[in-house]
Amino acid sequence: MTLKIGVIGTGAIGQEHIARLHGKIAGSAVVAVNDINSDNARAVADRLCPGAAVHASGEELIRSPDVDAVLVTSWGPSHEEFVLASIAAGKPVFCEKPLATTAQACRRIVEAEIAGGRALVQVGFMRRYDAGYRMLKQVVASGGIGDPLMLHCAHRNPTVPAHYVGDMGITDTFIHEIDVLRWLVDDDYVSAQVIQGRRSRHAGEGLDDPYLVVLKTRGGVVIDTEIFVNCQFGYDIQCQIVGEDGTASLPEPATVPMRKGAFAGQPLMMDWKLRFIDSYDVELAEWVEATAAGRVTGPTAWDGYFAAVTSDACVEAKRTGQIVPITTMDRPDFYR
Ligand code: NAI
Ligand code: ISE
Repeated sequence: MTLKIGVIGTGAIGQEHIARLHGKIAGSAVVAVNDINSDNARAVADRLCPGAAVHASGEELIRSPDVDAVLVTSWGPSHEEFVLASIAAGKPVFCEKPLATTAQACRRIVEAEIAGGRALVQVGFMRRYDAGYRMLKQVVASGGIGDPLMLHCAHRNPTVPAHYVGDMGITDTFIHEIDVLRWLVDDDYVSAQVIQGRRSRHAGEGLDDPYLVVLKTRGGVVIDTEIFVNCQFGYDIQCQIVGEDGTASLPEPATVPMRKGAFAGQPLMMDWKLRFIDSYDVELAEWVEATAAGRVTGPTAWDGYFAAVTSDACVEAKRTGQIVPITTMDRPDFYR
């Protein structure tokens, strides 16, 4: 059976996911698209999923009887509306990060999903599908380095576009660590602190860059992450776990070691799309398989909500310089 998918938002990642779901991944086809830029939606459909219907609105696409499941890849502020409409229509929905732009909006999604009585929502935290992170989790879960005590991480982008401003270092970038590190150590956060670094001359107007976020978990694990989105030299993701009996680190992606011109080393990737390309493939293949079986096996609406609460606390910690507590609603049984 083929899962018939409707995609809302045919921009950068929307196009990449359409290419995956229509041709690359078995058992799925993109049968409908929508974008506020309808010319773009039509051009993308013609190029990547010929014959797909181009709908006038996201709501119309969600209601279409031809659409079995929905993929939301529009801008963050529109996510809540489309995820809630999918839940109301009883359709499985994969929503790119963030689930919604505020914790309150994520909570409304959680409550709507529970009220509907069926697990339908998955959030696009693709790092949980990265082979390196999965190996690291296995080491931790097997007790290979004893209990984790501290994590030292970094999320470095070579540059960011002009529209990347304000607190996007947290809400758009660090949000990936917020989810994957919580999954890695299987623990929830209780507080956040942000320490500003000396500002890089490459940082655009209105952007603090770099800074350090320190999260503490319920179990007492301390996690520091450097966020540096104008580091110039590459897209560089680091994660080292210090355990009671040893350390374990996220493997570097495979690139060819070279010796040349009195230099020995390995090239770094410059583009985040390439660094996690395999994880997007696995993420969507597993989503299609689980959706066809009527299940959600990936990051849930609860994970999206938890990430949003944490992100809000980090933003407040950055503004105030204080250690900010992270408090959520009680985890509903629905997500246990
Ligand atoms: P983009 O700007 O390239 O594309 C977004 C598209 O959504 C645009 O074509 C825009 O016209 C459309 N759109 C916006 N509002 C809409 C609405 N109300 N109805 C229909 N279409 C609408 O942005 P990009 O980079 O593709 O990001 C999209 C989402 O994916 C964001 O939430 C972003 O955070 C997330 N993302 C996730 C990544 C990951 O690594 N998991 C990587 C990049 C983006
Ligand atoms: C972008 O939106 C992503 O999601 C990338 O994975 C991240 O590394 C980058 O910093 C974000 O801007």
